[in-house]
Formats: sequence, C-alpha cells, structure tokens
Amino acid sequence: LGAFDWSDPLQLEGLLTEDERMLRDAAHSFAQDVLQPKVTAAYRDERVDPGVFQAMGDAGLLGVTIPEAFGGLGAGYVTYGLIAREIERVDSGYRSMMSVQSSLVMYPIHAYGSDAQRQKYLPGLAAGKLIGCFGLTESDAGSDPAGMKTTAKRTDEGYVLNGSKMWISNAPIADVFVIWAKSEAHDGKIRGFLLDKDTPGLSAPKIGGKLSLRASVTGEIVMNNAAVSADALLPSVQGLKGPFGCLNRARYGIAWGVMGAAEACWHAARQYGLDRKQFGRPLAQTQLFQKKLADMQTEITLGTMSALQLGRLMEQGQAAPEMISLMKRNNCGKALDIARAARDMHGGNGISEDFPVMRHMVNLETVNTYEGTHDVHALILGRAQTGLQAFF
Ligand code: TGC
Ligand code: FAD
Repeated sequence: LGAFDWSDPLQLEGLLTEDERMLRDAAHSFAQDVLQPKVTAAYRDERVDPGVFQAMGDAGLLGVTIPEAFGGLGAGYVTYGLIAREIERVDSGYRSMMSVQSSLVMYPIHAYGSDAQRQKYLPGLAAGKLIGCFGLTESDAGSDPAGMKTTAKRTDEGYVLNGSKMWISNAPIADVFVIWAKSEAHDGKIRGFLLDKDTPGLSAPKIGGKLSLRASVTGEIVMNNAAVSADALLPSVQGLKGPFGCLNRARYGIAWGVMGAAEACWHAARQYGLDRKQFGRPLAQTQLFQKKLADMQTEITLGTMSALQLGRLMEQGQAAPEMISLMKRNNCGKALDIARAARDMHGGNGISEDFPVMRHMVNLETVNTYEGTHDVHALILGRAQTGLQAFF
C-alpha cells in the first residue's frame, strides 16, 4: 500500500513533468519572497504597485504560453495553471494582474493580431514594461456582453471609438487597452482594437470604494471620440468568439488560481487548529474541526486533479468551453465555501489582517463573479445538456 500525504492525497505531484515542477517552484518562491511581504499593506491601503508587473516579467511569469520569440516562455497550459495557483495562494488580486496581462491582453494580440502588432506590444508586455487591460464589460452589459453600446466608426484616418467600459482590471495604470466594440464598418460586428494610453479622448478613472480585490486596481474606460489609426484593429477575429477565446484561457487559469487561495485558507485553518487550545485541547482535536478540514482537503484534491486534466486537454487542443465553465464555476464556488469556513475556524482572529483568511474570502467574492458569474456558468452547462437556452 502507498503512503498518504495529507497535503497531496491523490499524488498530483507525480503527474507533473520535471519542467512543470521547476517552473511551479520558481513561481512559488517569487510569490512568497516578493508578493507575500507586500500584500497586507497593499490590501489595507488599496494600493496597487505597478512595479509588480516588471517583477513578474523579470521572473518570467507573464505570457507563459506565448512563444519565446515574443518574450513568453512557450510553456504549456498546465504550467500556466500551476503558476496561477502559486500567485493566488498569496492574493487573488495579484493573480488577476497576471492573468489579465497574459490571457486577456497578450493572448489576443498573439492570436488575432498582425505581425506588426505582435512585434510592437508583446515583448514589452512579457517584460512587464507595458501594462495591459481588457475592456469588454459595460455598466449595462455585464453577463450579456452582446448588449454592449461601445461603437467604432470608420474615418479616413482610421477609427473613432465612443462608449465606456466598467469594472476593468488594471485600466487606471494601463499602457495598452484591448477594447471590444461594435464596428459600423463591419456590419455592427464586435471587433477588437488596441488603444495606447495617450490616445486623445481616452481616459481610465479608478473605481474607488472596492471592498474586494484591493491589491489590484479597477477602473472605467471612457472613450469620447477616441481616434486611432486603421492598424489599431485586431485583424483576425470578429464576433463574440474574439473576447470569449481570451476568456477561455483566463477562466481556465482561475480554476487553478482559486485552488491556491483555498489551499492557503485550508493550511491556515489546520495550523490554527493545531496551535489554539480551547476546553483543554487543540481545536484540531475536535470532531467538527476535523470534519471541516476533511471537507476542504477533499474539495481541493478534486478541484486540482480536475484542473490538471483540463490543462492536459487544453494542451491537446481538446478542451471545450463547457469544460472550462464547469471547472471555473465549481472551483470558485468551492474555494469561496472553504475560505468562509476557514474564516469561521479562526474565531475572532479570523477577521484580522494578521491572518489571510478574510482577505481571501472577500477576494473570492469577486472571482466568483468576474469572467462569468457562478450562475451564468450554470446556464452555459444547462444549455449544453438540455439544448435549451435559459438566458432570456
Ligand atoms: P452565444 O450565442 O452563446 O455565443 C456568441 C458567439 O460566441 C461564441 N462563443 C464562444 N467562443 C469561444 N469560446 C467560448 N467560451 C464561447 N462562448 C460563446 C459562440 O460560438 C458564438 O459564435 P458565433 O460565431 O456563432 O457568433 O452568446 P450569448 O450572447 O448567448 O452569450 C451568453 C453567455 C452567457 C454564454 C456569455 O455572454 C457569457 O459567458 N457571459 C459572461 C460574460 C463574461 O464572462 N464576462 C467577462 C468579462 S472580462 C472579465 O471579467 C475579466 S476579470 C479579469 C481578472 O481581473 O482576472
Ligand atoms: P450582472 O450581469 O448584472 O449580474 C447580476 C446577477 O444577476 C448575478 O448574480 C448574475 O449571475 C445574475 N444573472 C445575470 N444574468 C442572468 C440570467 N440570464 N439568469 C439568471 N441570473 C442572471 N470585465 C472586463 O471586461 N474586464 C475586466 O478586466 C474586468 N475586471 C473586473 C474586476 C472586478 C474587481 C470586477 C468586480 C469585475 C470585473 N469585470 C471585468 C466585470 C465582470 O466580468 C462582471 O462584473 C461580470 O461579468 C458580471 O456582470 P455584472 O457585474 O454586470 O452583473
């Protein structure tokens, strides 16, 4: 009979290649050495540090699936997921910064861009010298992005964009804006545009008062006759499958990332239960505490093993969007439940910034909502198994 490792019950470690383990370990060291010491103050003071992008770039963590010729690592999707898990073990906000840059900005430029666009943006984005953002959501078009009102109008010089985007990660500090707009010159179809931050008519005010994801900055994007040249258009995609192609990658990364946040909460609760005595014995020696730890261990094991299978399918080009919905939805929901339980298991200390659990819990409320809410992914899965559309 084999040995049992409580922290890796089904031996995920043995299913990784040596390269994957090496890159995962490097990401773990980076996250613990560089990000962990910053996070409590960054979260408390709602202070984003743009230098984090360059530090991530120096560590090779931006665009890991993008070919080396453009500054990426040319690694597989399992490596990308393992890195997301290590970053989100510290904070969902830092993982958000990394995944927007990698999956929502570098991926579309690589997949849908011209050679000139790739050369112009990808090396700087990979190095973290440029910061990117992804503008799809609008105040009246969140779960239903097809309802967007932002338009692009063809002019002699290029395009003029009008409209506004809401809840956009990184926008106030971004150099490069990937904007999805209905293009009048393309029968009103949704097209992607690359806007530089100094584009006349473009601004990106910060959204204040956020009680979640406070180490990452979120903004609006306002386009008031924002004029760009014709080569700002992403030439190779049209329709909603453009932004959704990016979201497939980011949602997959989230399925791994939230497991890192959940593991941080589980490990913290276990240690707290071993250290803290009540009624003359460690909390961890009570049946209720152990049942909660067993539930956490079980869900995290199932979540990470399934994320690994999804990553392998992505690498083989066999992953369907519905598989990604299933994993994004389940792992976010389970991570949120685990963070809430871990918060409770810390008693009064659980609400203090000296312990990570409440920060993770409140962050996971956002992660459960963005990139398709928990319920929207249920509707995607419901449609796939009944053939019936329940969105409207
Ligand atoms: P529907 O009719 O289903 O599809 C329209 C077209 O899009 C294609 N498509 C996909 N293509 C690739 N991958 C996917 N996952 C796709 N899903 C749909 C589809 O094939 C079709 O193509 P075509 O050529 O036939 O036109 O569209 P619908 O309007 O009924 O959509 C419904 C729904 C609910 C599935 C969709 O709108 C949805 O997923 N809503 C959620 C919105 C969302 O996820 N927003 C994310 C914003 S970005 C963000 O949150 C970043 S946070 C980043 C961070 O900080 O980490
Ligand atoms: P709504 O769509 O109004 O949903 C509200 C509620 O109604 C939810 O519970 C939802 O599940 C439910 N609902 C909606 N439709 C249905 C239906 N048909 N049937 C049943 N229930 C339904 N967007 C970007 O484009 N880029 C970003 O970088 C980005 N970053 C973000 C960062 C943060 C911190 C946050 C909070 C959001 C970010 N978003 C971003 C936006 C995010 O993707 C949206 O908030 C999300 O898609 C939900 O849209 P909404 O907020 O308009 O909610």
